Amino acid sequence: MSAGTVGNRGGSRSLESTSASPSRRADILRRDGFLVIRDALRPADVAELRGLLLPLFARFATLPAHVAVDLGSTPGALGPPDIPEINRAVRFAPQLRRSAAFAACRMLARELLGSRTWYTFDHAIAKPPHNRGATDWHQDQAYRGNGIPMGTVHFWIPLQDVALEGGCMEFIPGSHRGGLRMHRRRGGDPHTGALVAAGVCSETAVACPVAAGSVLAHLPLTLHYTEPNRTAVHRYAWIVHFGPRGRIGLLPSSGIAARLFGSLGGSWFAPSPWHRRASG
Ligand SMILES: O=C(O)CCC(=O)C(=O)O
Repeated sequence: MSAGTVGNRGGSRSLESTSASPSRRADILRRDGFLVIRDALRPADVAELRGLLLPLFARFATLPAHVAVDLGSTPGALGPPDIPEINRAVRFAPQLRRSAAFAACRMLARELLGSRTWYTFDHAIAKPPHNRGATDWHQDQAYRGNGIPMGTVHFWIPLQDVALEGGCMEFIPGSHRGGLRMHRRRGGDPHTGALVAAGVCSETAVACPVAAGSVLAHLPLTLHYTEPNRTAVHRYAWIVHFGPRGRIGLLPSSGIAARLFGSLGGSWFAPSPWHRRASG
């Protein structure tokens, strides 16, 4: 695993090497709320994920509506999804759980969080060429409410090289230390599963363009975002969460939870235990 170089939006800067020891990596994750791990996977491992996930996206329209959602939907818009997302892809491609990438991320999660760390959730997100939608700034914890801290680590695994114009991950360093923010539904649309954090100042955002084979780890409270894909090729990512078994693994997927939050009315909300119970 080699040094991690990331760019902020106004130029580029180097963060510390992520070729550090496991305990150093855990320190960086605790400090910044995210971590870039380059060369975590071999080309064959990425090819294995593509072989499992691209066929799922090819049959996106036939998957159950609560599983296959459009994170970029605009009310009333027709046509193909702008940001197709498949929740719990492992249910439809169980081999994902036996993939080399799954094993590598589980090992990393155990290094970062401790040995009693297990799979809790996964989803896959595509950005078609020249899609219109950004994945707005949000904290993953918002999808679960603030009743139970997720206590998880989330791995974002790109299935190809991804630069800023392709929609690479961007993070706000240290944002995980400010607690859970207010979120609203994207575009005020009561039917969308996508949440947007309130009042984000992205001046200190750090963009993480990476080559295939890299893995980006972040915490549930870390603010993150991706731009629309301004390239001519699909951008795919598989995201897998690991955490303490039993705390969160049995709660519903983010898409469902967000849709249930959506039925509660009001446009801004601080996800609360009440919202969480409503979704469970
Ligand atoms: O892949 C993306 O566009 C965004 C991923 C993301 O926001 C997430 O995994 O929570």
